[in-house]
Amino acid sequence: PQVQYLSDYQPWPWLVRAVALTFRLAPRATRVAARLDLAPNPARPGRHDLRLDGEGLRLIRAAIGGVALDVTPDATGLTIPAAALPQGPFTLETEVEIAPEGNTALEGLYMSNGMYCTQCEAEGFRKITFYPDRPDVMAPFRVRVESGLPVLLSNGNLVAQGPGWAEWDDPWPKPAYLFALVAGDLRAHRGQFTTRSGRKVALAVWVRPGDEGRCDWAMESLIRSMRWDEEVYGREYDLDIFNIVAVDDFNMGAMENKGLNIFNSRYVLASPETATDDDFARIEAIIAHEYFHNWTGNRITCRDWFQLCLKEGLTVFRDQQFTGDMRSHAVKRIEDVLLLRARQFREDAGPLAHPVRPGSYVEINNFYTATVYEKGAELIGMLRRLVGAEGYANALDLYFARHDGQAATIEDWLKVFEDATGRDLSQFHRWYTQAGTPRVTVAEDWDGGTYTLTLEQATPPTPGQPVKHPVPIPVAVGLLNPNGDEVVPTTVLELTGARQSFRFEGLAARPVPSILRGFSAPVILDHDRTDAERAFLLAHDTDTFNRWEAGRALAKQVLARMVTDNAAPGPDWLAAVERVLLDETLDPAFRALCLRLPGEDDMAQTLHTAGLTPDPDRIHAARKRLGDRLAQHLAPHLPGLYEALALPGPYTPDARAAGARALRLAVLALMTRIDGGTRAARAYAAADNMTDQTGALACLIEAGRADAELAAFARQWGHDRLVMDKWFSLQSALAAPAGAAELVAGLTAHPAFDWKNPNRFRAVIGAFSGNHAGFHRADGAGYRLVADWLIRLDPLNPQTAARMSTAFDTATRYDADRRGLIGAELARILAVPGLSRDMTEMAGRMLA
Ligand code: B3K
Ligand code: ZN
Repeated sequence: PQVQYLSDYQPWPWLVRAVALTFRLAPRATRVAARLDLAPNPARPGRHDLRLDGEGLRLIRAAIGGVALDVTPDATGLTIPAAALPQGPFTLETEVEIAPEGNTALEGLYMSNGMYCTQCEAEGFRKITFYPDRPDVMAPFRVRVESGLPVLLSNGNLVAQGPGWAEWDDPWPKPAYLFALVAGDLRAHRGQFTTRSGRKVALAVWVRPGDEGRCDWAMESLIRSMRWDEEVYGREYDLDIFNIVAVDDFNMGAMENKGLNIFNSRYVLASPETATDDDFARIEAIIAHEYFHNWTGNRITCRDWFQLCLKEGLTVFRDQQFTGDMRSHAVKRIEDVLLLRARQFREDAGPLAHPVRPGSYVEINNFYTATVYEKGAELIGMLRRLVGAEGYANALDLYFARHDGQAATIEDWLKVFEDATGRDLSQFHRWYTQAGTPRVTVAEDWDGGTYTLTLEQATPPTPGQPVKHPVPIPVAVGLLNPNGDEVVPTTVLELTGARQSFRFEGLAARPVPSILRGFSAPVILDHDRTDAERAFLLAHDTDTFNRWEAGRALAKQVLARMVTDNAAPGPDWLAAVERVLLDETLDPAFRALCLRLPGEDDMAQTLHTAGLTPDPDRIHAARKRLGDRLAQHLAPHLPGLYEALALPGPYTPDARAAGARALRLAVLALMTRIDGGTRAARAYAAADNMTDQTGALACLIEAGRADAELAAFARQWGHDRLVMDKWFSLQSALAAPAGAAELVAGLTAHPAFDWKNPNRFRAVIGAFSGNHAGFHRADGAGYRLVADWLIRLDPLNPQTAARMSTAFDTATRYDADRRGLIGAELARILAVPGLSRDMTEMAGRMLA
């Protein structure tokens, strides 16, 4: 397969001054007529053939300046020889035919439940018409849609409409990947927003008939996002209309098309009866994320796809700030770090490791990764920490002023920070080009008055990058005295070399350090500490993140000893968790997080990082013992807490109420370990919202006595596709490991298992690959099941299949037998004739 390299970048030889598109929609034969006004690009002088991208298009006609051309497309596009091109500006017209009904890849123009919709990022526009499908070609679009369907939408402002047609105009130059079109029988949930300079914006959330009642939360979240971006970043919305459309068949979460965001319906639709607290929180965050892209992604876009983190890392960082402001910064930070470690550290430690800004790719859709998104956001957080909040604000102002309307690079981004703050960021640049998670080793020294912290950094080799160099690491540190009082408040130590020492003078007693406060850098901290020290920090640290982190590290330390030596959990952890649980001054959401045991995959990763070979069955068994022991220890408190945490009044989705519910469900899960599910069955019967209903159901599944409730749930919710996804995924994710593969195979035979719907496929197959001991069963049945389904999905929907193949990226952690089994499945996938480019790249990288 052909590899694309960042170093090969060249501007396109033409500028696109304007684009006019006409769509005559029909399921099997949609006509797309395109008129492109082109002019030579002074950045690329000389005579060039005109090369347009295009895939799966039947060319009907092509003309330049009204004169028909005799050209034939090849498999990837259309070339018009230089000799056939006028000097200077000209107009190119094409007309093609496409078949949206047969488009199962859900990229380009496709259909979902009778509705037309598009997904163009990254390179889907070439499946709609011949075009320079690259982000640095920006143009204003005018779009006419003709169809008998009642609602016809595209980007920008609606300029004219009549029966069976509508015309849209988007004045803001944009790359083709932000193009969108929707046509269907849809209902609007409407709203309004007035920008701070007085522009009235008509807002609408478009959904299938019947879903109108589940749009309030999305609309409220949108309005909060619009206001927040004005207040915090000074960014105003720039069109008269902002539309959001919910689609059932969607490869990802959502898409930030200019003025017409398209969402997976699971990230739009919410009601207390059908959506959990986590759903409400995710909807709020994703609505915000896509909205924030209007400035970070759309007004300023990426020069090429290697720069993807320019828009994604920054926009994730912005949505994280937003959620922190709306909810709790401490809780949000903990959740983000959990996700970073589970996905990104895992990616960095395996065969798929790549820099935040990759230098090459085969299929760009394979690079919408935790590294680009989540590590990309961490880099922004570090920059902000290094230059301070004010420096950051100045840099962002300069970024918007300097690059508005442009397609920019990471070099542009860092230059803005250098110019705004006077800092030299040349070493920081390495964070973007070097893959792998740095490990920071801590050594302490105390000589009666002077305390010295010595920090060392090293990044292990990753594929294609055997040698690593030091990166600048901001390490936020505070010191506590033995009574638990803070004697040195948070200071940021900048570790720029391989090894550096930092001295603290004038201390009366040997302090207890709290290191990497707020998780100030995406690194693995190696610091030998006793259980007692960690328990001390969990009790006393003034940094909420590090309090949680101390408890987490302690739990992992305890669990690791249980796995390796069958040790019993020591008293420090039990007592420390008990103190947190009973401390009513603490946010219930925080207490719930402290009660959560480390996950099995996380434990496997931790053991592997420590140089051990994780055994999935032992981890599963030890984690169960740990949970049981905790439940016994806390037993006297649980019923009282469970009652006390009950919320009066009707369900509200706010963070406070959600936190109380989360803690209450964590308590219920502990009680279930003692009573086998008696209380959970009652809770299930009494539940009046989806959080409590699925929470209780999860307890019952884990207790192995959920048959009646699972059947009742399916009867109650069989008509509701999003709720049924939960029914599938809970069973897949929580099935007892020994029979999980068989249980999941059974689910795939269920009449409601519509495997062509990405949400349903993920709910069953994706959730199963997260069932650690079930997926990694020693006989390879789990691996086989997932590989079989990926092979089946790949020809229809390569993007989703390739994305889910990352289930196999942890082989190197495990024993030789499991490594062999995973390798064999990957080889089997790779040998499939006609395998997609997406999957070929992924399986190839994992086998290398
Ligand atoms: N930009 C889109 C992701 C597109 C994925 C293409 N494979 C959603 C987002 O990050 O906001
Ligand atoms: Zn994004």
